[in-house]
Amino acid sequence: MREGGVEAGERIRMAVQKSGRMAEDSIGLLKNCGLHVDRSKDQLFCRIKELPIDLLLVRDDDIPGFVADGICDIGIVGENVFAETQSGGGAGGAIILERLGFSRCRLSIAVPENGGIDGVAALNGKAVATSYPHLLQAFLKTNNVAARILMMTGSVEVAPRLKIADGICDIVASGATLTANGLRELTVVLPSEALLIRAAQALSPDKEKTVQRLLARMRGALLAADSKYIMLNAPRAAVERITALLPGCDAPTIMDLNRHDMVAIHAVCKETVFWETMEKLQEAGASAILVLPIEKMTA
Ligand code: PRT
Ligand code: ZN
Repeated sequence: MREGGVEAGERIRMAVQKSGRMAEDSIGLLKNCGLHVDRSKDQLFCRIKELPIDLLLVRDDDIPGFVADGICDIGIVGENVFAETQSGGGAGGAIILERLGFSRCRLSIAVPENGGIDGVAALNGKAVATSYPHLLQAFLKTNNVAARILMMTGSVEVAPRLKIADGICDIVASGATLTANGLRELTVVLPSEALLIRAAQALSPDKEKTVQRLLARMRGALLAADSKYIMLNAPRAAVERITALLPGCDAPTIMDLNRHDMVAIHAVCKETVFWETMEKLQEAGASAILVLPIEKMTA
């Protein structure tokens, strides 16, 4: 159903981060789903034409609550933020619909290099600074550690240097921030990635249909981003060995060539094709190897 280029029907509301580390990838994923997001003006609200979806561009911390309270039907948020809100009892009305695989990072406890804290148990009686008090408290409880939690909303990594805490519990990605601050990762509290979350309560049939359509497109877009189309020529005698080397590919197409001893193999690889794989394919006798990006595919 289309009305003047806008898809008709009851519209769903989707919350995404307005600006920050997840904003570009979230909007990029929507674009790969064929949805155009016009963020040209400094607006908090954006109407999508291709599906009945309205975007709410907000701070990531608000997203779990908005979805749990029914202000939004779905949202994209980091697992760290979602888990912290849930751990604090604040997002009971929201559930995970899909793991999206981007914005990967981890919530970790870190301590000063050569500071004498060599394990989780050594945190007993110490102070740990964090913006994730609920997740840290749950972790300490599970590990029977009695440490004091110092709540900080930013610049957590400077707390040990300022002598206001013995360690920190914060987000780590490359680890460069820890190194720059003379800290070392002691343990991972929570691995994190971007999540698509939805309201736990049933939506109207119209809204449910849109959520499922969007989900199918997202799965297809994520799969296409990870997948490659690979074409190569192979000696007939090496087909088994070569197809076994193709990453994440279950049914390659094998075609006769004008030469009796050679075949062409075409396959969709649902995993990254590394240079190492290309080299192994060559060693196994493959030639004329082509690896092509895939624009769209269904899951
Ligand atoms: O304004 P708003 O509240 O929406 O955003 P924000 O400032 O709270 O969050 P933002 O934009 O910084 O991050 C959004 C989400 O991205 C986080 O909730 C995580 O899920 C995810 N993410 C991925 C990260 C990182 N990578 C990351 N590296 N979030 C934060 N960092 C910070 C971290 O806090 C630390 O200061 O980067 C530093 C560590 O990075 P490395 O590479 O030096 O280890
Ligand atoms: Zn935030």
